[in-house]
Amino acid sequence: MATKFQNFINGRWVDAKSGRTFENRNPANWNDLVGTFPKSGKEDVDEAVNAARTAFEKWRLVPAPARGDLMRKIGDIMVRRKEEIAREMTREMGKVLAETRGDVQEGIDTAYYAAGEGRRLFGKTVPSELRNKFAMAIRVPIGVAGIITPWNFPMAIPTWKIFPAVLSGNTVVFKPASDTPKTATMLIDVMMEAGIPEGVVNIVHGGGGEVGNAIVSHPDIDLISFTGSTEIGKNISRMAAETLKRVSLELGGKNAQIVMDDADLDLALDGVLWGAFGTTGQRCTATSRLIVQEGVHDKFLGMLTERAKKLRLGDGLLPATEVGPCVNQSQQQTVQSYVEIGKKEGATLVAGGGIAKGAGLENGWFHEPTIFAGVKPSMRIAKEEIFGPVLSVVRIKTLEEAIGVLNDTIYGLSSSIYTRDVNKAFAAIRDIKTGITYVNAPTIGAEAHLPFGGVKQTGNGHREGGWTVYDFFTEWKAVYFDYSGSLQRAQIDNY
Ligand code: UN1
Repeated sequence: MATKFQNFINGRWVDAKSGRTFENRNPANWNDLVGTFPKSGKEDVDEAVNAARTAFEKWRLVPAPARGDLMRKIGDIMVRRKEEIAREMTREMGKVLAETRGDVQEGIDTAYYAAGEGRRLFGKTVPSELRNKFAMAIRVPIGVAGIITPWNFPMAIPTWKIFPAVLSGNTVVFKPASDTPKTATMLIDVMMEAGIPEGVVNIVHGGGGEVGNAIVSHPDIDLISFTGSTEIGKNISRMAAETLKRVSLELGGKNAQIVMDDADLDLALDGVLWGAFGTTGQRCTATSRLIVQEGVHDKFLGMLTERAKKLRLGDGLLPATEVGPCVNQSQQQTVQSYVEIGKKEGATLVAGGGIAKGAGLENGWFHEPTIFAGVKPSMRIAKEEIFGPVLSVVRIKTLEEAIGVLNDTIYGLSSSIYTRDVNKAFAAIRDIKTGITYVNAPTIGAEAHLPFGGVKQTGNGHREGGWTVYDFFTEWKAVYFDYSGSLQRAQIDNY
């Protein structure tokens, strides 16, 4: 059942002004057409920004607790529709059902967190240096937020951005990835059902080059929140500089798991399999390097390759499937090209390496879970983000060397160390340069109420999640209230 989907602008479903459309297909079976979506352009963005700008003047005056009530309703509806959304998400982007359920759950958690935040959004009061004068700093909404999101967490990531934006009193123009427009449309459906006023959230489908650039360069958009590649993040940063927009970037990663000689190897094995091949390796937090101490290296590599070869690929809607397809052909080709690069660089292919074949895989973008051993930190497969089921294994001698290798990357999102020695664990927490560090747990699986983001070229210093994202979506306003009835001069009258 192919359906035609539309943009949502000013509370109404509309086609792209040009009338153009694009197709969205199931990556596990390209004969399954999920739907057609508007291929929008600058003129559609302009209309959405106008709607959001008009809506902002009313929405900013709605008390934050009332905005929070709306968030709670949104969360309740997502709970009710969780299974339906998860199934459509698997169909649209391929990851297995348990994971798409988790993705929706992350959205639910974010909605309820935002509901509570409506009754906090704390400001600060501080004493004034003068008598009969009151000083405080309050959070105020900023305006229209441009939200540009990837396909790998098509519900969680949009909600990380849209819910705090809206709870804080901003309005939104949202461009979802063109690989996952259906899940994004379902999010809009949920917000509509909850009663979001017209113009507060607008969705404009289409490509990054047209819709994304129009959003980033629009003079009437005040802030941009983007998750995607480092390369595009840099372009966004440059483009947004023209109008000095506030920009939050969550970009690439080259995350590593360290396994020390004293680790619980079975636990570390479950961790790396989940971290590297969960979501087909298509998470910005995915484990793409495994750094193993020499005393357990050979044994652990043997355990790992044996298990990796047994992972069951298939349609994520089938209960037996453990690993779904790559999201599209180009992603599958990228993975293939890195396999070739790894071989040429002299790494040893110990598992996978090819496009996956077999019953049920004929019409999808499947790639075998792949492991390279003997990887040197200088190799491209140890440095560049692949965003697929490829793991590079590096052998090290000491904790110091392990941390040195882990930090030897331009990225700094997530990291993990498996050890039973608390001293080593705390030294690693201190010395690893990433925004997130796990001890005895894989690099994936951040919880919605903690700061999420990375250092170095993974981002530009902002954090999503928890309380920290509200710093991005609000502006501090300092307020001085003089009730002395006379002119008081700061810095002068008391000194
Ligand atoms: C991402 O890969 O872009 O921490 C987000 C995790 C998930 C979110 C991943 N909660 O793995």
